[in-house]
Amino acid sequence: MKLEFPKDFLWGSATASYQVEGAVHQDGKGITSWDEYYHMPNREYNGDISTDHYNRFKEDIKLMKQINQKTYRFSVSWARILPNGKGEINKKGLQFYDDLVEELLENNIEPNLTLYHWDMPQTLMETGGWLNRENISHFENYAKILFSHFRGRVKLWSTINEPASEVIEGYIQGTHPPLRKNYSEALQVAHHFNLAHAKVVKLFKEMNMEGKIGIALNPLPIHPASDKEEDKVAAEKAYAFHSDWYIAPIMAGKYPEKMFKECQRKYKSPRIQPGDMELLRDAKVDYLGINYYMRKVVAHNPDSTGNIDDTFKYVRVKDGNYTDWGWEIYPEGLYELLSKIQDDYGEIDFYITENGMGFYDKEQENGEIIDNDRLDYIKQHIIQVHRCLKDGISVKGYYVWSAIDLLSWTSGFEKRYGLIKVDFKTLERSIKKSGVWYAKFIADNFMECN
Ligand code: GCO
Repeated sequence: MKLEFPKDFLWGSATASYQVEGAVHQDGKGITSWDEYYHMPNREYNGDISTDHYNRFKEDIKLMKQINQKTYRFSVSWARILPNGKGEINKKGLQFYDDLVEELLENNIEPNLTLYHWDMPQTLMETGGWLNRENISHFENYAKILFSHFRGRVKLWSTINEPASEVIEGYIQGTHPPLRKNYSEALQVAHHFNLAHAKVVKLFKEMNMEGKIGIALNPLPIHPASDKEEDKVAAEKAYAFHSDWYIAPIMAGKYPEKMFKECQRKYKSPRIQPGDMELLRDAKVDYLGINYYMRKVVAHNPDSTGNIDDTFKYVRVKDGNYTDWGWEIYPEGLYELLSKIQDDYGEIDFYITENGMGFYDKEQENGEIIDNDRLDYIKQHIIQVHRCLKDGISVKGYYVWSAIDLLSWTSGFEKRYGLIKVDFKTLERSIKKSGVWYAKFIADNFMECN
């Protein structure tokens, strides 16, 4: 069967500032929450150099061009623009993104700019980070600088990348900065992310910006481990916790009711001020960005302490296809997720802002990477994108995570994602087999499959 895609479909790949740029002290950049985190005692790696994309972006864009990419999603490091998160603009930092955008436009690659992908200026982190409501206005200011500067040149914007990851890993599990384990704080931070997002969406419209603005969420499709009622309830709770808690405020300006009541009872959080929910309701996004990697299967947890995320437990599926990091490869989940969101909230344009898989890439003797597993992963997910299109779900673009090998936040440089290989000793780049395949696929804009 021949699967054809719309002519204007945007095929691309993505990265995030801290994971690729390196150059952490170059040209006046301020310290961020992740610089701070990686320079705590006993950390084995850090992003000080990473792929050195900051100094090698031209070479990287050349390779993206060879892959025939129509678009590239990257994030701006707030602390390069405003080293303390507020105050004077650092011209050299802004110039870097200006050069990057110009290079992309010259190569006919559509820039897709994310304002915030987790690297919080440390000065603001020290005043409470996202827990401090006042910091929202600094984010608005920062957004305004970028909107004015890139008006007419950047047409695809997203506000925040995966708020759920920062909330859960940064404030519940304590594995990402600021290493907190406090449910009440976590829920408040999630609310502040929504307010920050909404204010910036409003600003985008007030400034009459050309183009589209959205957010990149990472909802998970969740299946119950059995037909038992208690497992079904567990799956509903897990979906509210991981997914709908972040989708509902963006799509409908509300929080999922049951979880909201439970959180008020247990944690007296989030605290909502008059006008907040109106603001969320009024901030209509032009699209929803989805970062999709895996599904989760859950069962009722009989040993629950009663916290919102341990009334359910994760179950490994027999015969499931898992990576070395325990992520289940489940392409159908992408279709299930998008159709569920559309059923729940109505039609919206989707962009798959991230999709890809981390593997240990094994080099051939000549250094080549024959990454059939990644190639197959991407192919299977693109087939699901086609299934969405066929069923009337409007998907406008797809970004492989990642454009190039980079630093995995808590798995280091061993877990590889790139279409482009980086030799981290020499920083030499080369296109992997998956990249060669993607280039041909983009040029054809169709796929033959059985
Ligand atoms: C990792 C993660 C990341 C994320 C991305 C989220 O291993 O570090 O998979 O690379 O996918 O940063 O937006």
